[in-house]
Amino acid sequence: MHLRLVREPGFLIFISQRDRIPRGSKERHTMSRRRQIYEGKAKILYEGPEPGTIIQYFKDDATAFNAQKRGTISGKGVINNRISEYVFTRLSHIGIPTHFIRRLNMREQLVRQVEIIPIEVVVRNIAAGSLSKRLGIEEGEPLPHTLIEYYYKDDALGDPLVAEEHIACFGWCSNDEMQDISSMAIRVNDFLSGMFATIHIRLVDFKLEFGRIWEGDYARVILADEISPDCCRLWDMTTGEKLDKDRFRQDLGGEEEAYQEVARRLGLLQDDAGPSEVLDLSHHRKLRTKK
Ligand code: ADP
Ligand code: AIR
Ligand code: ASP
Repeated sequence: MHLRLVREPGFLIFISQRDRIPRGSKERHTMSRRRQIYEGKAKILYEGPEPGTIIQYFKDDATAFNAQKRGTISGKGVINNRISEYVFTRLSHIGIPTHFIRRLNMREQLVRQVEIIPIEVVVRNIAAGSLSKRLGIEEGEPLPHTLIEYYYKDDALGDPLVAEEHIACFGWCSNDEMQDISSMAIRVNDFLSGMFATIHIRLVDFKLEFGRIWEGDYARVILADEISPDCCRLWDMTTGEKLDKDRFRQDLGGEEEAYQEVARRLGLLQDDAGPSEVLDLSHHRKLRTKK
């Protein structure tokens, strides 16, 4: 594997030959002509190379409180692309169907295009954020049991909290789909809580998005979007230090370092290299299998 160094804003990144797009190559040509489908707050979606696929481009842009607060977290897109690749790959190994196909380069991944179910599924283990605010529960209070909440995905309405009854009443998804979504959300929580615990991180809460893929007349629900420090609360188990987007939301500073720390603990950053070097995942896997 030939690695070369590429400079991203504030980051020295190893990329593999696989990530390089030679000048004049078919891939570069295709990519320059590809159609943008959508630009969101944190990602851009492009038409994929085959029907039924799209490319997710991860930006450094960060927003909070329904985009009332805007900023940039330098290198976030690169790290979230890697972390989300890693997490979705691990989840697929335990049988969770996901949209992830493969990472294309530092900021892009190829995924299956889905019909997004307009529900943000939030899983909570510990009180924080809007739950603490809404119900006056002190942040950090462990919940008696895991809580799943649903928010209607609508920026204009500020993503309001909704009940399962609203979802059924307005037909946002069927009862069978709700069953699949809630059971997948619990499995994801169990797996990720364990995965983060091994790197001394408490998974406080997180948000998932699901989508439908059609197979003839039959629709199947799969996990979509991303899983990264943008959509999880991750606290160091000893110090309680926040290693996620709350650093940006609450003006705590050190958001770049926090995202890097999560990547480093997941083994996606080289230990002996500077803190800002992101290791190519396929290279990392090879090194680990050699040990
Ligand atoms: P937002 O739309 O909330 O600003 P992003 O900037 O992250 O969020 O944009 C990504 C968009 O892509 C989201 O609206 C998400 O629902 C959608 N999305 C995620 N995965 C897929 C997929 N596989 N197919 C189609 N849309 C997707
Ligand atoms: N989340 C919700 N909407 C967007 C995101 N990213 C995530 C937060 C947090 C969890 O969902 O990052 O991990 C709960 O958020 P809140 O604000 O409802 O407490
Ligand atoms: N809902 C997202 C968050 O708080 C982004 C936003 O509100 O702009 O993380």
